[in-house]
Amino acid sequence: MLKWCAFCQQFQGEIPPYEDLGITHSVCRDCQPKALEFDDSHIAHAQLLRTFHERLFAAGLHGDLASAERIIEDAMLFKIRGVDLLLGIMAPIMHQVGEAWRRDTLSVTQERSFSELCRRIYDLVAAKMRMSLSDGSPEAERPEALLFNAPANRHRLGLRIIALWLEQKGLRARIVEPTPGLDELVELVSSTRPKLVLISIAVAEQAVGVIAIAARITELPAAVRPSVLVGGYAVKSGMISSIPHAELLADINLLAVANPAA
Ligand code: B12
Ligand SMILES: [Zn+2]
Repeated sequence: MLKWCAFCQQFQGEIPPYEDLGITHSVCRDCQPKALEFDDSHIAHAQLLRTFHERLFAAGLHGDLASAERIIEDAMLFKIRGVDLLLGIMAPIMHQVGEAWRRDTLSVTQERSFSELCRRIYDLVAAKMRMSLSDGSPEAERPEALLFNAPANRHRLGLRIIALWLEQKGLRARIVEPTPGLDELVELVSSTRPKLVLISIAVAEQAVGVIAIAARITELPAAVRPSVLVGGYAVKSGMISSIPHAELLADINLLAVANPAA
């Protein structure tokens, strides 16, 4: 399910059951003091989120970029943050698309049209967000987080959203693509010295390459050894439950980081 804070209206993350894309409201830590002020406007907010979801789905179905742009503008007028729109509305829509594709109720052309629309929405939201962030270049100098796709993983949107989420939290993030070979990757990690290495896996077989990466990173001297975090569809859906020397995260919102920018 998709959990939003009823007060600040920020997306709080996905909670099991992940296949249920219903919206549930909670109160985030910062808003706890206001918890007694709950009223009808918060129910209206849930309805509003559902409306955005439905409008965006319809726009994707018809490949209607102009409508999608209007929906983004509208969402921002309602103070829905760009990164929350991507994580809490657009990513779940892509999940729905994947399920429909699997059940054969969506054509390949429609799936492509959704993917293309999501890519454009991402670009739009990222451009807007980066205008308001002070140090949010995707090619960040001295990155604190390096992001890689698992070798052979061709799904590119997840990593991009994760990078934006980190930037929103004030962390300098850099996506490295295509994923370099093992030696080059380890060399890059030891020369860049990030605090975090994040890796995205979509399909369970892609874990093999990630196991090799984590094993090599753990051999680095402690001073240059980052934490390795692994996520993506194969983790979220429970197809992979452990990778030695790495932490699995079903949802980026489970990552606790200092949050100077939010
Ligand atoms: C679009 C798409 C494609 C496109 C990708 C285009 C592109 N350039 O990105 C193309 C056509 C290339 C493709 C190919 C394939 N795909 Co595909 N694809 C999708 C689809 C519909 C959407 C992907 C997407 O953008 N999702 C939105 C993003 C935001 O979600 P996400 O990647 O999961 O990321 C989120 C979280 O997982 C998390 N996250 C991601 N990475 C990380 C990392 C860390 C560290 C953390 C903490 C969190 C995290 O945060 C993100 C935000 O919430 C999904 C359905 C789905 N449920 O996602 C299927 C899906 C992932 N694909 C699937 C399959 C089977 C394939 C193919 C094998 C199909 C084939 N037979 O060729 C190939 C494999 C290609 C490869 N080698 O990787 C299956 C995977 C099922 C499985 N695991 O067994 C899915 C789930 C569809 C389905 N329901 O069956 N695909
Ligand atoms: Zn809140």
